[in-house]
Amino acid sequence: MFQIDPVRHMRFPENEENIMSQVVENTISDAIIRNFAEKFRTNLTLDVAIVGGGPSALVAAKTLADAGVKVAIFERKLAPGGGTWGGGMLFNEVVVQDDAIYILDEFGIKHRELDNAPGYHTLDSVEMASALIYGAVHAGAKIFNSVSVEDIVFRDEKVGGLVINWTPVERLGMHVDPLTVLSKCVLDGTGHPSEIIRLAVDKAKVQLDTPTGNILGERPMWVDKGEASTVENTKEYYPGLFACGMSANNVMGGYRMGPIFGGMLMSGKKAADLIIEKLKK
Ligand code: 48H
Repeated sequence: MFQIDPVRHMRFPENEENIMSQVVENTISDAIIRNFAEKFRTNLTLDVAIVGGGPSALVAAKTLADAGVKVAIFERKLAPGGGTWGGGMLFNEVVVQDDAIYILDEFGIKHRELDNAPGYHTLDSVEMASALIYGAVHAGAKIFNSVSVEDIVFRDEKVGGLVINWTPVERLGMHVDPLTVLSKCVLDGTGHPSEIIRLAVDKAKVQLDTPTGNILGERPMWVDKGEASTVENTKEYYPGLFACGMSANNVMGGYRMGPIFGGMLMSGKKAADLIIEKLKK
């Protein structure tokens, strides 16, 4: 009569609709598994692997993807966006200063200048998070969410990729071996803890390009200093290993700045520009 093979493409010779209704569940599963597998397989080798999907990383990802660089973000949480969503103390507004407004405009994010503080703009943090995510993905960056980076690939004294596992595996403490992704460059966008640079120091025993060769540690709040240092501290700390956003500030001992995000956005731009230059060499 007729054979149905849900893994290959299906053929419905006679009562097509009837058969379709019996196999649609498997059609959905098959489509998801095949498309995810293809997305994952085709991103096992990257130009740039970014750890963390916070604001600085999302700007870097879009800028890299716009330049034709093959880039993917690996984000521990289900929802990328990092510390953007909650604004300041869960009041879901953030502030961005004039210098970074051009980046908001690139992503189509609305903003309003403060009448009592010219040069500073407020914006909706939910609009910002969602627009940054959409902008990065739409430009061609891939985001693998609920994926935690637990280690780095370290070959010939260079950082050459990431060791990844599902976040639920990490959270439940399951003894499940990870998989790997190779990349020419790794960008640590993990925010305050600088998790990837920390791994490089603790496990690979590398000397970072800092005054001590180690992580200096974040300093307390000083808004304008922190904003400037976030951008200054965005750089390559070890061959193949860059840091952006709060991670860069933590590595180089910069000040924190609270819910003002211009420095994060500009740090993402700078990281992408430095990596593009490196990839050209
Ligand atoms: C996968 C990981 C891992 C891992 C962490 O903190 P973020 O929002 O990142 P930034 O630096 O772009 O933005 C910082 C900003 O949100 C902030 O905190 C500010 C401005 N603070 C100022 C202040 O004074 O406090 O996002 C980092 C992301 C998060 O989504 C993590 O889940 C993710 O990285 N992440 N993902 N594998 N090992 N570690």
